[in-house]
Amino acid sequence: MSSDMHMAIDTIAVHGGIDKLQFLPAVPPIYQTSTFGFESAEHGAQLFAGRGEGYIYTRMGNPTVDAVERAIATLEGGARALACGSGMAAIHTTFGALLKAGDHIVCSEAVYGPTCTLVTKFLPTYGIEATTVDTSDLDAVRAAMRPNTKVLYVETPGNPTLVVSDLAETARIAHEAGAKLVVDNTFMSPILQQPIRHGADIVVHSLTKFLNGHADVVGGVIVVKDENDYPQFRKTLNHFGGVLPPFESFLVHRGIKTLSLRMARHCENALKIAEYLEGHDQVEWVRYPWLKSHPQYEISRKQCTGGGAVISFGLRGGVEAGRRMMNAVKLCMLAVSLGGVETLIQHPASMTHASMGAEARKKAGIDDGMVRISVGIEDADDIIADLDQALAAAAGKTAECASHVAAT
Ligand code: LCS
Repeated sequence: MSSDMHMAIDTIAVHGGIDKLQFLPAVPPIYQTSTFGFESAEHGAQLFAGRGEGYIYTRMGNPTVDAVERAIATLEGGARALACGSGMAAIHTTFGALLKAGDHIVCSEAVYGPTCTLVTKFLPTYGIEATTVDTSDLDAVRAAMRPNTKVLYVETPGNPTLVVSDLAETARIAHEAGAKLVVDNTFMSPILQQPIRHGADIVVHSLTKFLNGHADVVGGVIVVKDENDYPQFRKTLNHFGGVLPPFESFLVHRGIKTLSLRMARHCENALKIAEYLEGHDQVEWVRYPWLKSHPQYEISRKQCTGGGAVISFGLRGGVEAGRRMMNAVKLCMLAVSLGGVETLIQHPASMTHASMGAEARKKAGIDDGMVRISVGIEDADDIIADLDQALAAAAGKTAECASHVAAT
């Protein structure tokens, strides 16, 4: 697909990034090499000076990696993309490119646990101040901005609370304050949400999730809207070193071809399961962006084309009931991560968000009893049957436990 063709996102997902390949292979070959030969000493010197066509060394660029980067940049509507060794590497590289000692960052309080730790514990050791706020509360965001704020970092929907932040409004606040809006788009994928089209400057993803989609790669990506920002990001990634290797790039590029189909099935299944959970008497509360009960339902409908795959909920029996339910699932896998074809279930307070600490979890609304599901692309009725038997098992044991407590 030539880069000057304007296609729908489903078409871009299949053909994006493979327009510049030699010999016209249907899929990009894996250039499994760490280094590239120069035609001459002059040619090598030219490439190092940033002139001429060719590759130098895989940390600095590789055709297989370039192909997946072009595909993702096109899907997100950005100028360029940089594939990284993990989502955390993408986020760290972004901070490295945009922040220096004396700067300030404002960050969503509900984010992936290690992102919160990176922002609130690591950045201050580099002399960078950090404030976390509920980024769905625009007044709170406005109040948190300072003259030295260089980055407004928004994860929407937030992991694991699914709090949705308004992209167009947060972009306006960031730009009025002279800061860049960085959006973690992992939970939506570019199929469901394209933050750059709403004003974001930078988008990051954990490729480990929907973009790869098959739970067999750890990777991340940065997409920059403005070509002028790209050299600083490339330089930072080159020096920090957290790049995505060629084989992983090949796998992610392959995964992207079915992204649109997978997202449609994820969303269809997840809405059905969220409605099932909401109607279950043992379930106290459910959060899913496309449930009408979600506090930011309207915003999610406005800026996204689907609710995604992730649901969080709490059981009437609290932490113990949730634990029993997670131990009783048979089809769903008790594991962290999300965005793969298989349904995963986990406990944020003791797993993905344990590193944040109890105080930050409380501030972010991460209840100790919260259970999180990443709904896969299996048959929705099979997932519901499994959840049903697990909820029944949890209830049985809760009743047993209650009667035991009453008897003693
Ligand atoms: N951003 C979000 C929103 C995430 O959910 C994760 C990982 C990352 C960034 C980091 O990506 P990684 O370095 O792992 O590729 N989220 C995980 C989760 O919820 N369970 O396990 C990992």
